[in-house]
Amino acid sequence: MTHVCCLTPSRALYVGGSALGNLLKARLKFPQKYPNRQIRMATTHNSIVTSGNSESRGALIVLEGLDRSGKTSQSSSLLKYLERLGHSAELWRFPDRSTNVGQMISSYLSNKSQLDDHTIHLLFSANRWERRSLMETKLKTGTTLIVDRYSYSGVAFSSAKGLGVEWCKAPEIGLLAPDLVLYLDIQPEQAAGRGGYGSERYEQLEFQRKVAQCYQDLHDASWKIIDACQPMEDIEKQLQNIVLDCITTCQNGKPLSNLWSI
Ligand code: NYM
Ligand code: MG
Repeated sequence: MTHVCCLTPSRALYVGGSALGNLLKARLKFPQKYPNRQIRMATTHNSIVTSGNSESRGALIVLEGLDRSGKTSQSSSLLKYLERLGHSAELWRFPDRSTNVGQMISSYLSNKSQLDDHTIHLLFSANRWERRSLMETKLKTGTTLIVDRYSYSGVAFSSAKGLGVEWCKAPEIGLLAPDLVLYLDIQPEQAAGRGGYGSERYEQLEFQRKVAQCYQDLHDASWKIIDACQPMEDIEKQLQNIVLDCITTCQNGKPLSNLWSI
């Protein structure tokens, strides 16, 4: 069962479960009784997901960037690296085209079907929601997830079409917040020069320029901006160091939290 501890101005404190819920309530009331245990109070927009406190877990690591920025290659070499070190890790990607929702998305992206902009936005989000609970289970059982695109793609690509940013963020609220977002930074013109453009919807220079602008407005403290025009091996090394740090922090018991902000 998921236990959600959520404090926002508009929502009352809710702690799920009975025994654990009571324990958490007691700790919130008498924090001095448990000086070593951390309960992080959520600020305005986020909530902490807990299954007890300070439990070791896997890290949720997201790669973001324009089409052809190198996310897919870097995600797979990161996975191989972590596996070589003996970490439990998996590579996920969104959209996940293997589900029914994913197939609708895939058909839209390959121009085989037309959908209203709001509708496709919600399908992308639904495609993440259908994996949320498995994601939480994997993380809590110690598996690190390397995720090729996540909610930031959802918001950047839809808001680049002109949909409001807040509207775009709304269906993402309550999905798990990444511990780290690795943004592979490339100029749209350089990405276009890498070739391969044109087979799917959105793969046009003019549109990618707008997406780049939208991504810029989204970044927060969980982001690391990586210059995606460096030699591949240099990017790999940088990512490896940042990711190992993040995995250690999560192993030490950083609480899981929900989007939107962390
Ligand atoms: N995309 C991806 C969105 O528009 N919204 C989303 O939520 C996600 C996850 O799908 N051009 C877009 C970005 C890409 C396209 O992704 C397919 P990929 O990584 O090329 O398979
Ligand atoms: Mg693509």
